[in-house]
Amino acid sequence: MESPHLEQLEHTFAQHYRTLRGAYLVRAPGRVNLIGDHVDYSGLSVLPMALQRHVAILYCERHDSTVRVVSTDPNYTLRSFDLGPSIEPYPEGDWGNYAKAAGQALAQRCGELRGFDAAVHSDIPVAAGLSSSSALVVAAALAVLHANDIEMEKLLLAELLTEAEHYVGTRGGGMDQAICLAARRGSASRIDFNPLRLTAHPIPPDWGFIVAFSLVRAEKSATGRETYNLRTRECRDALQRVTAALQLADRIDSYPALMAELPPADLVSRAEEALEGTLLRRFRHVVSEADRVHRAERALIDYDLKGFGRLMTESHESLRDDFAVSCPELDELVEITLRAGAAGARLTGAGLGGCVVTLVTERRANKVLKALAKRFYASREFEGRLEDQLFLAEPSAGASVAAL
Ligand code: NG1
Repeated sequence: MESPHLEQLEHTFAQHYRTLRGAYLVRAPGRVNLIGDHVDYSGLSVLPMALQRHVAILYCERHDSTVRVVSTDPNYTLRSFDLGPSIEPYPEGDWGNYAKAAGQALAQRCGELRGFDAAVHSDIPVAAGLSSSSALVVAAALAVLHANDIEMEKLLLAELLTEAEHYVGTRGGGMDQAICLAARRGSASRIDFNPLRLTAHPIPPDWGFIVAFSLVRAEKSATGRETYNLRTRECRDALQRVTAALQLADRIDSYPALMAELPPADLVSRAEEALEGTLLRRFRHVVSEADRVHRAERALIDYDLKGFGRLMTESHESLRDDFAVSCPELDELVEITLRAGAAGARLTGAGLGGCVVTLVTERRANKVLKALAKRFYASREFEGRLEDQLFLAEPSAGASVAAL
């Protein structure tokens, strides 16, 4: 962590609590998903990597069950609650609910727990599709576990926290918690679900992934959440109708099982007989995106930059046209990067705002960064520095806890 951040954390901690003796620092990274969006909650594989940006929690354990959290960002003021198996949530959208989500799930699993006093700092842009919320849940969970000397296997914890995060109201999949906890430095990971597994693949040395924020916040606590939850229901409905039409409903109740039955193109053409309109488009996205993830993984292993890039752009088109989760700013970012010579680009995460991820060769990175700065950001107002909206992603390691 850059030392100014640590100084801010220490300062905020000192302002609110006692001395820092016995303090620990938890760091949980954000992530950028390279390909495979809106498929994890259907049990299908995804291919994200962790970022160099983190939620950091500086904490000292307490002798009772109280948790107090305060942020270095003055917009997120002090929250205090007791750990237990049934914690009353704050009003919808309150930042304290992410810590409560972790605390309740761990209390349900582990019984009585000691709490802690904590200062939180994040340099992951909020509501940008880079998983700042899951990073906060993971960081809070690691603080609880560490404060209580409890060891838990990473993938088990990731599964527990996927359920736990439903506490805030989004019926999300398990990609974010898994990559945040188990990412490997220098690699992207294919994540499979049921059971959860990660397979790391090194990012070729001359590949670069640029992350560009659309400046449109993809708020998960507002309409974004409704759209997200609606998409999860649409995907389920589409699956049920297709399996019923194919007379497979008695033995197939998941997308992975259905995809093991028929090749993607055949599935889509069979679905055209069973579905129409919105549900057909949603189904086509899910099945084609799942197929793209596997082809992209192959391209990554083969160092096939053009192939990987093409799949990213196809993924964007599918998320835009079939899944309806893009917006004009995301489309504009994709277009600018492709015109500047990027190998491929797509919205990343839940969409409806948030970020675009772009694949470039190392040689081309500067040209694409400059084109984005000039054609997108120069004419727009935003808070903070350009480097916070537009940066080259560094494939980073998963979350950690260390003594201060
Ligand atoms: P973001 O974009 O970080 O809110 C969400 C879900 C993921 C996944 C993606 C879309 C949560 C915590 N995360 O991520 O599981 O479904 O959207 O691929 O709900």
